[in-house]
Amino acid sequence: MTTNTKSKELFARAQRSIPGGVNSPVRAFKSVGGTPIFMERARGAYMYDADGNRYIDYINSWGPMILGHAYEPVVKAVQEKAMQSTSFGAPTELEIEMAELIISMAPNVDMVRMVSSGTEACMSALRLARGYTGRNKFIKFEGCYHGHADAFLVKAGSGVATFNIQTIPGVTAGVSIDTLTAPYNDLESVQKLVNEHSGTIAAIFVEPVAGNMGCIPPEPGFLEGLRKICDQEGIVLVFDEVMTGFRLAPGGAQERLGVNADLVTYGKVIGGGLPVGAFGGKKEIMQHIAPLGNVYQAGTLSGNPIAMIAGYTMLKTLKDNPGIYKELDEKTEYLHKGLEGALSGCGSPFVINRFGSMLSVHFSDKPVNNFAAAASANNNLFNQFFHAMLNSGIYLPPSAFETWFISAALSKEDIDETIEVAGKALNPSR
Ligand code: HOZ
Repeated sequence: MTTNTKSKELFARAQRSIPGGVNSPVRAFKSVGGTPIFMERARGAYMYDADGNRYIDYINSWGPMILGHAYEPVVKAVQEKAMQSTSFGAPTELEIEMAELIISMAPNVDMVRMVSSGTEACMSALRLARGYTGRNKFIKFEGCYHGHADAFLVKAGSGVATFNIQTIPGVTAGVSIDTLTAPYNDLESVQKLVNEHSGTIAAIFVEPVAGNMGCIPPEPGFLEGLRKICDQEGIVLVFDEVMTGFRLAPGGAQERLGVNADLVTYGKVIGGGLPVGAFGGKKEIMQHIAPLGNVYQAGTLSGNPIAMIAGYTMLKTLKDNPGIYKELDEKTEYLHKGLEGALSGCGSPFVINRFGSMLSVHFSDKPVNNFAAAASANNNLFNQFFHAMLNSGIYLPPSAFETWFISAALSKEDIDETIEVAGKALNPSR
């Protein structure tokens, strides 16, 4: 059992100066209850909190730390780069190298624009798709999350689903009216929306593997079907690869699933742990971005040298060592199989979804293939599971509506320990 006296003190103090005590809502543990753990340092597969407890990490900063924490080449590169200035606000050769590296890894990306977060990447890609097509509406899927720009906060996953927020004050009806939603994995609903709104839909946004309602893989034919609809209707297909980009393969979900997007958004892994996002795609579309075209988009810290060197070093490592992906898959499969056995005596039906190095557990008696299924699972039991794991040093996402991210730093022993703890989590007498 861990003690967290210091985290409790810090949380009480944080709530006086930071709304809810955190800088991103899900971190507050509001839905699972209890006190968020304040972290002090991390290395490899482990994080250490303010009370000195060690945790095996399955969040990995919500995805970026694919090679584990404090990955030495990234840390060194950042230290060296910082000595040459932390920001110029002017172009650098490193930005060209970063763009060239991304283009060499990602299919269908002729040009790329760097931003500072996944939210910015998606917001900018939507504006670009609208500017390019001259249309206003777009389709997104229930339970998918594309950052917190107003237009995307309709039936969103992640924290919006975790806190069951139905209407978001501040998001105007005028903005939401152009957001159409369909259930994930439901092509028929998409076709129906496209028929009803013919000629007015600029884009379809999709997480090619959903990770903001737990992990929900696409059913066979779903992404291919979206591609076909987009081709028929002149709609821009946008893959939100903020989670899947450079995680599922060097070329992300596009490569792994063999479906081409028109625009792709990135975040998380692309920054190597620093705040980076990007959007890219076909030149025909990207050339509409300012200053080449008139679709305006800008950022003082876009292409920031420290962020670029961290991202570049991370992506280069992944590109040069493609065996990492096989290793990640094997580790995640080993964890999956172990959890199946460990939870078999927990007294509740459960579903483990896995794709590549993304995985999640839902306490449900039916397949979890869309948001409705994820929402109808026994999420109170998930909360109990979460706390039992946390108390034994296993750090899971504090919500059933988030995916677990596996890092290459995890050892077989770490996974075995996780499986052993999971076996006792809901069944302490075991
Ligand atoms: N939006 C992130 C997960 N889907 C949560 C980010 C955070 O709280 O750090």
